[in-house]
Amino acid sequence: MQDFLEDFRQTVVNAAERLSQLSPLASETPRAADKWSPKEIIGHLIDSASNNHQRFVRAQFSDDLIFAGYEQEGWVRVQDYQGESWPELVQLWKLYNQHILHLLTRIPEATRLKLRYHHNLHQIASETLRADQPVTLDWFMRDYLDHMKKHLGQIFDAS
Ligand code: NI
Repeated sequence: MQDFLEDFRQTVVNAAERLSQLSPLASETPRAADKWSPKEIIGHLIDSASNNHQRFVRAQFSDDLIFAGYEQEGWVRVQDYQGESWPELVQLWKLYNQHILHLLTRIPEATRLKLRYHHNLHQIASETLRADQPVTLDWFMRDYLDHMKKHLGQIFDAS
């Protein structure tokens, strides 16, 4: 668990540093015609943070892990992340995740490792999960970081 939390912390700190060095032009340039720009990818990660922040808190008041999904493409589109300040988006993403990290350190181990038999993570998180396969909040936390890393890679691999 300590390794995971340290990985989370370093991922956010290191990425924020690298992201802040992207030029304004680079931050707004899509990787391909139908792909998100870095601004939109970080916007998507802010949406992921805000949705999962709620889930990580709510999971502590319920035996289930059943959560509302969100229209990921639509959320990015209607919020016009392209029209926002890059340094402010990077700061918001960084600070939101530092709070989530703080929250994760406060989740009791029994809560984190409890088997959850009712969940919809096969719909909102990983398609490799099955509905009848119990999951833990611990798994869901790690999936959140994996998703973040995947999208950060899309920015850094292209720059
Ligand atoms: Ni995503």
